Amino acid sequence: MEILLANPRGFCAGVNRAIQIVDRALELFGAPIYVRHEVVHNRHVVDDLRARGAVFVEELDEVPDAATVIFSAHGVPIAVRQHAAARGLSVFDATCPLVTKVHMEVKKYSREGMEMVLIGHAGHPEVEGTMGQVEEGMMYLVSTVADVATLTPRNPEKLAYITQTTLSMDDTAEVIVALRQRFPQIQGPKKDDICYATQNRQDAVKSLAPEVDILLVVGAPNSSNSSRLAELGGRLDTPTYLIEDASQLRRDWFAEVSKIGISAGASAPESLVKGIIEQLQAWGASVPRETAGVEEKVIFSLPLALVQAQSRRQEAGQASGEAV
Ligand code: 10E
Ligand code: SF4
Repeated sequence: MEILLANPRGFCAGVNRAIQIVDRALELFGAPIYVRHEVVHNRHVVDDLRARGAVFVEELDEVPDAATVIFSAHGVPIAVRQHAAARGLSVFDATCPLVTKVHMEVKKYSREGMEMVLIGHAGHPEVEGTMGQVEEGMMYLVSTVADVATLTPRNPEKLAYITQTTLSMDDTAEVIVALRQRFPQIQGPKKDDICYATQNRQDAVKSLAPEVDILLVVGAPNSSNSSRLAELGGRLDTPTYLIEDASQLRRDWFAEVSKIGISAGASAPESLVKGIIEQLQAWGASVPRETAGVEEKVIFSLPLALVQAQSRRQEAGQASGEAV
């Protein structure tokens, strides 16, 4: 059996930054560091950080006074920021800068007195965070072309759309066409707010899936971007499995298979891909081959407050002659 690896796959710049923020906070301030929601949607990442002293909570009520709390990469509603400030909690924000960019668009439209349509999935934390940038009733959520027909904006001439960052490129394009048909004056980004990492991983799966007999997508079921990759593989008629790690592999999937494709969502560590390759090799697969793909060079800097805290710590260490 041959293994072909999708390129790019795995961690994006926003996930790298979010994990580093929790990591640095633990290093600088010690445990416990509270994290609102899974910092990224991956159980292995969360378990590793938990083992080092991170405490994951869903709401700020679960965070004790005077604690340090980190907001997950998916972003938070304004009300959550206000709640944290009112309680005097020390906050580090791991919201991906590309999600923050969408929040800024929302604030701009809101200042211009516009209503908005968010294309996204109900209940997802990024959707809750983006909807929570404006007062209730100012933003409508749609997921499908059919949803567009149900919209009843107050003034169709003052309407804009924004999107979740991790959607299917193809589905979103269709919803945008439907919005533009129904509301010709609707404003929005040139195309959508789907991020570079989501687009690149979907493009990679699009070119890999037709080449292989089976596609494995490493990621969690609650990870939107990973689920979209698995969905895409299935749509391209390639038997596709979304798996969290090697323990979910089943030998009978590979009975009649000669080429295996592997991709990984933006929140899935490469160590999980390695574990899967090792298991497949134990079942007779050859050395994997990286397929060609775009090279990603995006890096996001850490929050200034965290960088400053680290410099102060280094200076204090140097002054006392301690090795840092
Ligand atoms: O479920 P999502 O794909 O939104 O999140 P994830 O944690 O699996 O991957 C990182 C993506 C983020 C933070 C959303 N832009
Ligand atoms: Fe940021 Fe995109 Fe990664 Fe989400 S998937 S964290 S928007 S880079």
